[in-house]
Amino acid sequence: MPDALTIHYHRDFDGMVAAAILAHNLRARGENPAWAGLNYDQRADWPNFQAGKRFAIVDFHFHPRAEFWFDHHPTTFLTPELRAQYQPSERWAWEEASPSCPPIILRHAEKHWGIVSTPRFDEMARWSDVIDAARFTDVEQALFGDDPALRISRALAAAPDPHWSDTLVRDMIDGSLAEVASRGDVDRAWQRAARNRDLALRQFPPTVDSTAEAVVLYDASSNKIRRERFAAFFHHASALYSVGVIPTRSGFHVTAGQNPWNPPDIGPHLGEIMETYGGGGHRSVGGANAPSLEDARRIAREVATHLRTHLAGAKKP
Ligand SMILES: [Mn+2]
Repeated sequence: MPDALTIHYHRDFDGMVAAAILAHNLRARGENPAWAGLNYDQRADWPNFQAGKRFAIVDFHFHPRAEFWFDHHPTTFLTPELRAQYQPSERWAWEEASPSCPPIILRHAEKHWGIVSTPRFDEMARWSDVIDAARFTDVEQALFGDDPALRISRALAAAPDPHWSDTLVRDMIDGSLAEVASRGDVDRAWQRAARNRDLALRQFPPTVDSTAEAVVLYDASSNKIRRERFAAFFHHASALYSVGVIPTRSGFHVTAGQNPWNPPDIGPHLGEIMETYGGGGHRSVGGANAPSLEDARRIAREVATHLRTHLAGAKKP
């Protein structure tokens, strides 16, 4: 009997769903998999990750020793050498265009393993796309949405311990999102997360420096301020962009994003702007780390000015 395989998954909603679906499918193939969440700290000694053990990875960086690997992140390959080792196969798939990871596994399982999806997994995959690609119908759904998937996703922000998500994966393998969301511990975590959200929304307005040309420039660098991703567009629904400074564990981060519910016609590529500061991202969202608060504030001001100049120019006849 070979050792049990462990599925390592990114600890967010689509990562948990991806782990549950892969676990379900591997059971159908005669495996008895375990699972465990991953975080970005575990990239530190990536070549030796889980040396000598059998493992799969979903919704996280490519590893050449992964027996099964599925991901959608454009930044999945940590080095060009790792990129060169990837070939699509019966055990690996990378689809950058997929809004989330679970649909990749569902398609792959049908094509390569003859395992047809179920309405339950289809529903989880649909919500994974909404949550991971921020395809919420409006800012109210993003912040206050009450569907089971949205409750589970928000509850994760107030997880009682790092292994808690493993118990959610366990219940997603055979249960529905509604069943998972109705667990007492999920409800309690959701209550804590909802209180944090409300506090973050109250704390946001005083952090705003300026809102000229529909660009919200804010400084949330104080670690006393709670962060809620769409607070800028909740308070400034007609804004086209937000640019802000937030703290990280080791310094500061400048984040810039288009308003998903009021996007500019065609704006500058935020990822490319952030690349000039050593960061990156997509057209609609980008970020860069800064060594000092002073640098972060300067970068945020420069990015906001860049966007405002572009928008002011686009308005002229
Ligand atoms: Mn993910």
